[in-house]
Amino acid sequence: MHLKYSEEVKKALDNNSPIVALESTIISHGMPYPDNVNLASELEDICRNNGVTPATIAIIKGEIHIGLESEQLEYLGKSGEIEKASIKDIPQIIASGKSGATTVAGTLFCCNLAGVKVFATGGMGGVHKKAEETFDISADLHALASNRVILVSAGAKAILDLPKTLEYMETLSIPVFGYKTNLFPAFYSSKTDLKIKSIESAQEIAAVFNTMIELNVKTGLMIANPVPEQDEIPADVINMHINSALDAADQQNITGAAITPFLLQYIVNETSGASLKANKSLVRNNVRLACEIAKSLNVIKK
Ligand code: PSU
Ligand code: MN
Repeated sequence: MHLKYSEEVKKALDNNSPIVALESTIISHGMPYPDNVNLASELEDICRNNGVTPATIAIIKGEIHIGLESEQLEYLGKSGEIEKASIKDIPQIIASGKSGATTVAGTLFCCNLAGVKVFATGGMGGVHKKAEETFDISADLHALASNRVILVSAGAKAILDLPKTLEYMETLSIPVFGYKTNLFPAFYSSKTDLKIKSIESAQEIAAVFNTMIELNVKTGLMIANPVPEQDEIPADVINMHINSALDAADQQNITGAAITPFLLQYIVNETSGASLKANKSLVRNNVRLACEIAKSLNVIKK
């Protein structure tokens, strides 16, 4: 009910072949047009070239779409009327026949409905700075705690309080691994000094996930995949921009659901070229790893 599969995703589900989910907030609210639409279709092609079916997820005119046509990617990237769809927003967007770009939380929820096990994104939400005053903790964390999906991201942006974000994932009992690293990556920067466990291959990730299923562990699995070093932005450079974005948000009294899109947009405007390049590079890198994981899971299933 309320789910609509693209032809290629339907076929992949029927044939039990590997699928990788992709989110749509990055298209509608994370990147300028036309970079957003070009990247979205490039990510789908990376999947196909790796023998994996892409399932970009969004709500279009009141229906949850699992897999999109190119006109629909264009609509999400261009139309100004796309809402930010976290889990709490999805029922109302559907009931009113509107369109929404799913956040990490929204996409995890839809993956669970659709039976998709692997999801690649750019950066995930987390515990915001000054959360001790604002209580602003992204629904992405609870969504990952309650949907058994493998989420591949480049860590979380330093717009967040990264130590608190890791602590909160620990509280929620979400298994977190760095891909070939034991230092938590921070989106634009390949590492921080925050220690996490390292995992060395897609096969090992699939084996952990399979064991989660066997043990009936209900949480998702978080894989933090560092941005390729040649495209990273040094932490001191990006942190300067992040700090001015946070100051601007403070001055303009931006809070709640509006804060993350505001900060992301501000940083894109301030750093244009470099941040966009890093952003594209890390998402491509995450999609490639997600494809390997999806294929490894399939080997175990068979
Ligand atoms: N962080 C990023 N890029 C993004 C987002 C977060 O580096 O595009 C988006 C994702 O869709 C994420 C959402 O799920 O912002 C989190 O918003 P909030 O903090 O309001 O939960
Ligand atoms: Mn929030």
